[in-house]
Amino acid sequence: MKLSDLFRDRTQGRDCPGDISFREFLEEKAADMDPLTPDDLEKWISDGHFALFGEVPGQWWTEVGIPLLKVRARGVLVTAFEPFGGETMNPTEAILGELPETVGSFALRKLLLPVEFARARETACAEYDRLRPAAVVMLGQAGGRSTVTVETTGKNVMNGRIPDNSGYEPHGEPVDENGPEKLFSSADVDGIVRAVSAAGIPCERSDDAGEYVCNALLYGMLFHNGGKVPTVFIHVPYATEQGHIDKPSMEIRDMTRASLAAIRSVTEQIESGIVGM
Ligand code: PCA
Repeated sequence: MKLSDLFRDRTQGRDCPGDISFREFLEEKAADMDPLTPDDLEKWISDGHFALFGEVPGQWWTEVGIPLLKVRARGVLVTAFEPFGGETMNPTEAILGELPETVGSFALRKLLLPVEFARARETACAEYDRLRPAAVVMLGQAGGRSTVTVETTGKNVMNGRIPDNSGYEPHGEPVDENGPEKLFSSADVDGIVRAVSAAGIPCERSDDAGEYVCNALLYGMLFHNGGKVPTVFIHVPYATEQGHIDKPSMEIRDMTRASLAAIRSVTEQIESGIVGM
């Protein structure tokens, strides 16, 4: 019998799993399943095929049917960038690798983006549409800054001091011709700054995300999702490994702690009803 049928039986066809979480159900059934082993299950969960950790309200529960059963839990879309500007690394990519799979009852969906004005935005927005996450936390590098900065504002303008990784170099074009001049982060930025600072990492709010790919992504995502879920962009300084000895830098470990504190803060903002839903 298929797992999805078993789960339907167990929950009596109701839309909401009710008294049993899908994970509990999987654990209950794991022993009976052939050829699926508990190890397979763990792998599937970590690959994001299943992302239900703890109880979720009914509206978050959808069945897709591949493979067997796919459940959408509350998730946070977390994005980072590839290297750019001649660097061999982008610390946000390393941070993404270090972040856990879950924060509280939220599953993290990690997405690495190209440093390209159009593709970064399109890729992130397509993933947003696919996942319908409860929040979006985007990470990028702002070499030269001395603290982690939480951006308040996306501007509807693109300028490249250097071409993006596809070779495109805009000079004042809008991110979206139909959009307003500015869009504002829909998360509680000051709450995030407090949370990151409380974790011991220097952090400030910033009203200037630049005019490069990061700003275009922040603006583009806010324009796309209408700020309906908490959406925020966080810039990190150079990593120590990047070797800019004349510029401020930070350890990847500390930037990861900062990012995690920020994500946790956003999920707590959702749970407490300050933002979103
Ligand atoms: N920082 C750039 C783009 C990619 C990144 O990590 C920016 O601040 O626009």
